[in-house]
Amino acid sequence: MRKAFITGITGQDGRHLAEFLQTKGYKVYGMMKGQYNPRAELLRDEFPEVEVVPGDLTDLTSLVTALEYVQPDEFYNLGAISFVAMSFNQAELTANVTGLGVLRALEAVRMVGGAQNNPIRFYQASSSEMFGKVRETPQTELTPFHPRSPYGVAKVFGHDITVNYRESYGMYACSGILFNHEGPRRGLEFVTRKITNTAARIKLGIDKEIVLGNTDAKRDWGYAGDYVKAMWMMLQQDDPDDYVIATGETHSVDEFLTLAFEKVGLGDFHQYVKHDPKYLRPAEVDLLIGDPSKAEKKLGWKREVGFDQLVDMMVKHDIAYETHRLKKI
Ligand code: F7E
Repeated sequence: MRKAFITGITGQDGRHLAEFLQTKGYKVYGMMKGQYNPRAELLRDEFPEVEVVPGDLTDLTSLVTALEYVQPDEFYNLGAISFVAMSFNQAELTANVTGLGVLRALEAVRMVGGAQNNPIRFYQASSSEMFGKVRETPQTELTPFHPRSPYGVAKVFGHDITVNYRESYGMYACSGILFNHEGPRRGLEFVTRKITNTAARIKLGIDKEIVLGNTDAKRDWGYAGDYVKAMWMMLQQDDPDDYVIATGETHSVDEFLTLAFEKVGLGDFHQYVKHDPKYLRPAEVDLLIGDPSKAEKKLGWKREVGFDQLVDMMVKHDIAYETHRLKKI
């Protein structure tokens, strides 16, 4: 049985990836930090077959111990401080976990190695936030980086050190440059889920308004379930490489709002939206749009869920989710 080790197992992508790898017959191990992690119980309920392994991206010894125990075929490094807004307030923590954490993970792989003819294959979750103030449109694997947040800067380090370890030590290490990817499992702090969840709550009479920051920002939004397949595909190739994973379409936060409020049956969103400068970022990423043609050609990857379908899926989920919560009160 093939074994996969995932950091960030309780996040959106960790859960999608665990689900996908289990359908492929993998035994999945998820690293979890802390003495009491409230997400542990939720993970156990959702994925009873995932084995939880203690460890922390800020503690190299714990990573080595975890890898020695698991002896994985594949290592997916999805763990990070992933909320861009928070990275401005906790820049040092972000650098340590999201940036240096990748170096520690690679060092642990280098030390433990895996069987001689079956080295551990490493996937690094890189991000379109590395492009930041974009130098060209659409963005490809060759577009220079210009990050606009401590999160973006830390991800650039993670990407570069992954490439460096591949080139220096011949490690099988891939960097997946994933553009925004969403879905019902997205955390409520991210703008898409904040919109679909609050639209559902307004529809059900729980909330009256939604308070947002910059709604002119444009993102290339795909479905997380499609994107985790690309992670796995990268690790099945003969040679390790880096790939942009995106839809090739861009939409503004305003467009997302329009569609979500229409779908929930509230009509024009403007009457429900307020703006608060506390949601503005010290530096913003105005426009992202990725070119996934390398992944399409070399991996045979293609996104299945389009923008309209994504909003639809999230709105339907949040109506059901909030209705269920109301019934429990
Ligand atoms: O913001 C604007 C905000 O926080 C999207 C992470 O997964 O994708 C994600 O990063 C846009 C920004 O995601 C609110 O200013 C307006 O322009 O949903 P977000 P993100 O920053 O694009 C990348 C690829 C990652 O790697 C990250 O880990 O929406 N916006 N008003 C708002 N954003 C939030 N969160 N909340 C607002 O009220």
